[in-house]
Amino acid sequence: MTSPATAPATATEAPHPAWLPPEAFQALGARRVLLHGDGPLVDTVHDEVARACARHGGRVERTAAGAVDLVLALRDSGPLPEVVPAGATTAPDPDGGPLGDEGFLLARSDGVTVVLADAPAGLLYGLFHLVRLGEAAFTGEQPARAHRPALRRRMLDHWDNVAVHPVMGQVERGYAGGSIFWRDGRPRGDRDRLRAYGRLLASTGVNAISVNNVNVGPTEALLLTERLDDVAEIADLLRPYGVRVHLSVTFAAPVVLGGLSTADPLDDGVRDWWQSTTRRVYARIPDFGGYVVKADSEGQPGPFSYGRDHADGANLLAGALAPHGGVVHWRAFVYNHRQDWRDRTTDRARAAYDHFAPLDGRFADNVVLQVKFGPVDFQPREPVSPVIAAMPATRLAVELQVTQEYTGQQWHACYLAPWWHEVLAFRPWGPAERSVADVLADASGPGPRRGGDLVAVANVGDDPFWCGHPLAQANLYAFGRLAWDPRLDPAALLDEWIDLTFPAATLDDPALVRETLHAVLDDSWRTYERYTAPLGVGFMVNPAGHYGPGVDGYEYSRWGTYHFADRDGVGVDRTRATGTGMTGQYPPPWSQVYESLEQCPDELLLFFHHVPYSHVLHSGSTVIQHIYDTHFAGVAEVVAMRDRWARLAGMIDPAVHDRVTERLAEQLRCATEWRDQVNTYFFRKSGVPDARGRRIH
Ligand code: GCW
Repeated sequence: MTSPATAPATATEAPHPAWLPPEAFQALGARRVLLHGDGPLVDTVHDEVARACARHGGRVERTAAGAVDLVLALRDSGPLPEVVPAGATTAPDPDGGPLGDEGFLLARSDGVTVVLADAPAGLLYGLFHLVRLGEAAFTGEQPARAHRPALRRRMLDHWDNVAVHPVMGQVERGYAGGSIFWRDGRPRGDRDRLRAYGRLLASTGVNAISVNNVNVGPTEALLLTERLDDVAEIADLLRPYGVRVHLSVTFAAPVVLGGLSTADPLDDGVRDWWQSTTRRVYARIPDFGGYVVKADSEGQPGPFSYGRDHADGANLLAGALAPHGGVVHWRAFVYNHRQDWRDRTTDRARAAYDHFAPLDGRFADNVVLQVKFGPVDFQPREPVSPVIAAMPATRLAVELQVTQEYTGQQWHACYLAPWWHEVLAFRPWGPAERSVADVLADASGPGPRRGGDLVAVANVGDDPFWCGHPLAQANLYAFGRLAWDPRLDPAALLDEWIDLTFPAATLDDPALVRETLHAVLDDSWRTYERYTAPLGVGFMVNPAGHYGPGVDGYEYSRWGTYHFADRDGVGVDRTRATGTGMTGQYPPPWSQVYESLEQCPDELLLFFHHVPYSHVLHSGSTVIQHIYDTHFAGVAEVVAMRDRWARLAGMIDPAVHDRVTERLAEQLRCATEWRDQVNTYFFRKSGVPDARGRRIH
């Protein structure tokens, strides 16, 4: 089954301000501000400050005249204005090093707050940092502190189709209405919404976006050539917010667009075609970001058709982009999607590593290998992909899914930052070694690898709340912030989002609003995990739309996602000793930890092992009793979420309250269905009753 449809937006409806309502600019807008520097992004900063000041009583000037409370200055735009207190510029930068293209320095001394940057984007990020701080930015003395993004590219991929796809619709795996870019084969032309989107993205730190689905159909393919103007228009609207536009392209473009007889990556004519096509792209969009490619995956064309490998394919496009400073995001999501369920030797979880690890060191410097965070497919629980540790000489991007394909399709409240945080904090080589975030941030890694990206599939559409579920805005917000600084704490990020989205000054009882949002969201990902597939086994979703339960929905299909439940037990044996050997793709200690039935973490047990229902977990519970307990608990937690939310009636914007109320009712219905189908399934398979005698059907 598919999730219920989201009510379509009316043409005149202005989208919800999300985390940038005018009230969020109150502290900034009440100040006397001096802005020093020039350029389009500085103009954006000026417009933001001017708008805030017009509303909240402050003023902004571009040349010093009188006392000021705040200075935002580009350091290379001539001597700093005299109103900048000496203390703010001479204070040592504790982090050292240059601020770079996007960093900024924040200090406060003698009653003046100062933001300094070496490049305009730094000022823009500094401005939004001040908005987050609110009054705290204008109190006390604050020693200079440098802020720089940990990752240089923080990117959202839109799986938006230009033409409506007969099965996937306007947005593949989109749960927030139509596309903000495209409608029925044409650009949507909603410039205000795109500008507002760019602004929201910049305020979280996102600086790159791809504007069409990685599954590239015939209409979408044309964006690269005859419909390039449509892409350029989006780039023009997002550029003032420091967001660069990328494009998903088909590997077969030389054939389908260029009329060549081959797309062989080693063919000279093919190389020339990509070079001249790419030259034309940059002539039209000088700051174009690059290409995103899904090749040899789920029916998309790729180098395998020509007997070439993925380094040949990626390097072909990288070569065309390199003279212009562009990159190719080459996806590692390559697997056999025509598997025979009877064949126990093929393991989809192995596929990305098996394809790509042998190619380490062969990718050009401007290839970014984009790896899904887990080995299978954006499940609510998976181990971290072994590819991340296997490719020290390749630049990597880790791909997350903000769109909630497998986490409740924006009908379920599911705050994903704790999950992403766990992934980013995972240490592939053991507790004393680098984390995933360190790998991506590493500017001094071996080989050509110097820093990587964090990428996510976007959850935004033309829905008035941007994301269908108003609380799903928190996921979009947290993604950008975690990409800027992966060490940020998910609960603190939720506080930031609450402070901005529900400004205290607009509420009678801000403490209750905060407490309720934490109660609903903090543990919501784990709640979702509890009422869906158990112990890391994954899928069990309804194959039709990936919404709601379908325990055996994929069990005899060609997609390679099986749980192997029988009357005795459940789980996938991926051990070296008796299974597919996938545990051997990890370096120690994880290769041993995952191999060992005793050491494997409970939450991943069924991902790596097939065990009897009577197997006792570290928690002390048996597998079967764990399944029953977590499913009853998960639904009880949704009931509690719903009841907590009801207490906010009349206290926040009624449109937001109603929309969330509607979604929580559906979440409860769906979670109950999950509980009853999963529990009944395993009761019937195992014959083991619930030790606590609850009702199983
Ligand atoms: O999760 C799967 C989705 C597909 C998607 C694919 C991918 C764009 O079900 O809809 O295709 O992943 O990541 O390419």
